[in-house]
Amino acid sequence: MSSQAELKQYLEFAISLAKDAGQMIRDATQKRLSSTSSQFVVKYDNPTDLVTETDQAVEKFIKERLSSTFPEHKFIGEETMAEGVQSEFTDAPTWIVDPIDGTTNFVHSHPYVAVSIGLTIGKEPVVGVVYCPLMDELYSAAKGLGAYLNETISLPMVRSPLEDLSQCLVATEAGSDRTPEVFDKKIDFIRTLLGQKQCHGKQAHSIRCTGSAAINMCTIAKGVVDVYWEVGCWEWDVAAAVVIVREAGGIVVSGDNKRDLSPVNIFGRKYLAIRAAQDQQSQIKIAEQMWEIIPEINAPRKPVPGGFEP
Ligand code: LIP
Repeated sequence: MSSQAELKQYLEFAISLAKDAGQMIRDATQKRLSSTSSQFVVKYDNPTDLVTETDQAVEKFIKERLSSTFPEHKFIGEETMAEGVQSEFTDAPTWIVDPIDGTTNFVHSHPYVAVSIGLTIGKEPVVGVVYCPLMDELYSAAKGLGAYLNETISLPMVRSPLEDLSQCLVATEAGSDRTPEVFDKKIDFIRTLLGQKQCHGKQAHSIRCTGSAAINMCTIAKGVVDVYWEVGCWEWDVAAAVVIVREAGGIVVSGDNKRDLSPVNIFGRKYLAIRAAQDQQSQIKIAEQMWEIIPEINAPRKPVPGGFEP
């Protein structure tokens, strides 16, 4: 296992890399704002799952910097996987990267975009950096070293008690799978989550959708959102933020509809995160209330020899 000094070194590297990648995203946004073209969207396999030239350029930049600095480390990235490159997930240090989480926001010049850089060692997420360059908010954490906003503000910022799902602000997303068998269940879930108690709803305070799993989870780490649930996003969306939420006192478990309090499998495509609370029992109570209404949704991945495929 890595020492805290090693984790700190990886964390500092990831922070500096995220800042440089963030500058690329800011430059591309400036260019975008002075252009009337939308041709920089490069893939329309699924019209609700966008990829831009900037996603590809930022990932290439991050991957090259990582491989020249840590040649023995492994790399899993959203765009590398999209190109069909398979990576086996092993105990070796593995950087898991989303160059732009919130690509749909980026395409619309909406500021909720983030570069997400996570590191696993022994398959456990141990370092996470989520940088939102258009808002200049940098969330960072390493196992045992705490979670911070902009490197100085200790997280969570909000420490009020967590009482009941009816008192909660819940982050969730439409996601890119709009097939009726998936989408209808998500809509039904939102109806039950927000609906009045006399209509068998949980009557939660409201929902929020930032368009980025990483940013949603950072709002959990901050404490300004109580619960995050999403099915269908990927390990690169959450690998960094899992560390940030945990170091901020939150929990991240499976977002499947079965009760399971074991640490989340980041490759499972189903995520439930609860913010820091007065005690773990209060977090478990909210998770139980969520499991009562979370639908069973299939979010498969195709296994391939020696690796996996999104
Ligand atoms: C996005 C996720 C978001 C999800 C979107 C998409 P991308 O990642 O962070 O939570 O709802 O469908 O997957 O594609 O912007 O990196």
